[in-house]
Amino acid sequence: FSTSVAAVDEATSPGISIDDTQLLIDGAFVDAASGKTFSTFDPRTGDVIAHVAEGDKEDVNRAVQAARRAFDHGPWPKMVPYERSRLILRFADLMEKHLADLAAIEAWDSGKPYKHCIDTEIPMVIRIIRYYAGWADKIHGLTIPSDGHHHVQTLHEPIGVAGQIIPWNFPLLMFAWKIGPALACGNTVVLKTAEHTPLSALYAARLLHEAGIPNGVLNVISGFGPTAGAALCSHMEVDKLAFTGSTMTGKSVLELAARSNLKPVTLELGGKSPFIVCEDADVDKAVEMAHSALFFNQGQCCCAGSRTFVHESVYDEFVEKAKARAMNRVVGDPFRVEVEQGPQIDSKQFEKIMMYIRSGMESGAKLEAGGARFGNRGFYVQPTVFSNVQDDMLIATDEIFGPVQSILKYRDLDEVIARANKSPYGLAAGVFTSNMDTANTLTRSLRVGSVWINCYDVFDAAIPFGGYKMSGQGREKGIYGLRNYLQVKAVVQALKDPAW
Ligand code: TXE
Repeated sequence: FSTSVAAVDEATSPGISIDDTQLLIDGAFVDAASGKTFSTFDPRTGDVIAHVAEGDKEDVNRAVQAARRAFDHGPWPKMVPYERSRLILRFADLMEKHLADLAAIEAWDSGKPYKHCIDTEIPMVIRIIRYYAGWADKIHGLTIPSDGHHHVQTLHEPIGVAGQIIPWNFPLLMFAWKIGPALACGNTVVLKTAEHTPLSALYAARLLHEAGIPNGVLNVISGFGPTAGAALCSHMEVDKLAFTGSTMTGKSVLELAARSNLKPVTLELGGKSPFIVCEDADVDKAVEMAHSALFFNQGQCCCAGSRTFVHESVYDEFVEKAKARAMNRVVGDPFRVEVEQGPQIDSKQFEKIMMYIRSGMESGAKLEAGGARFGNRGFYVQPTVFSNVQDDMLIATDEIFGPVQSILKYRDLDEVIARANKSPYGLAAGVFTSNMDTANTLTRSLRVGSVWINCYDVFDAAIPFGGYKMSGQGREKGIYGLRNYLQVKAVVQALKDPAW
């Protein structure tokens, strides 16, 4: 591996101090009612970055009451949409101004390469906020022909208080995917961050207040899932839930919503996405694309291309090149500019990945590269490649959520379609081919929410994203993402003159 072990043993200074560690409720940063705090850790070292207020049921309740007031009595849902749009745009401008700070906090708290944060991920955050700001004054209903003498119209109204729960793999991007459409439509929000990565959302929420958002419109709770998260899901005054995380927790979120007030829920959950390399593919390009489809973000992506299906005619060449590419991957301190892969988020995820690597070896897959810890500090994993993977091995069925590529061989299109679809998940798929008919056949046969043809992980703000089957319910981003945050009211008015 190209980066020396010493590089990860000496963590570079992120060059920033952490000021925002309290809960944000009703426009004020406050301690938790219990006075409790928890630690957020640097995944490079396991050292504490900051102690953060630990929200629980009482804090969630206060936040929901604030959001309720801001929705029922505040100016936000009734504000002229153009004003709402301008305010959200100001927020985007402020994030742009503080881009370097946001990137440093994100890299430090999550282990993502800083260069990626500043060049790509935080700009994507800003882009999605601007995209939804642009929608605020373009949301309107229909006029509908009636069977009788009626004037019929629909009003598209905000749904109310949105409860939002986000994970740690894209802390600020998930924050933006969630609050962007909710705020543009005029909702108020209580958002719970992941306990591993509470910092960037607090910083951004402060900027949103600097931009002029009224108090109570956005409330941010740091804390744990079974306490703060569950309280939000069960709350009777929350009108809608949006969750991104594991499939198992997603089931619990849905259950809590049903048992309380039947609030509608959107879920963006796990995946085991196929990346299909066809016989006519340019192997070098396919190797690079399959590599980034899996290893991007330390493999911690819900849509990671984690089943690499390769046609038998190019299989041997592909495996050799995939192995060489993984061995060249630059692993190390995410604050070093040349680094492609930082540490995993924490020891729990690290151990889970190592368990799957052992399982791959024991079940007869061939270890081509990696297979061990990288360095001896923090949560780094060597980029790992398995060939000769069979469909029923755990590494081919389970979401590993780490830098472990599983390569499977296939013979013909019908076979690979059946095998790709034989998963409880259906989030995304990659198709690598130069044949248009093959691309069309696969596009229509794969039971997944996104198909990327000769590309992968294209996340434009306007492109919807979400899962079939156990990968989720509903879509985020684009025009589809607005629907989650709107109620449709039918207004029917009798006409005085039947002729009209
Ligand atoms: O997820 P959780 P974890 C997958 C991935 C990973 C595994 C476990 O395979 O290895 O999940 O990660 C909150 N009520 N993904 O344990 O528990 C929690 O506080 C309400 C895929 O971190 O789903 C956090 O804010 N909320 C995924 C959020 O849910 C609860 C991204 C996600 O945590 C809760 C992350 C509860 N009972 C992990 N329990 C993706 N789709 O991208 C937890 N939470």
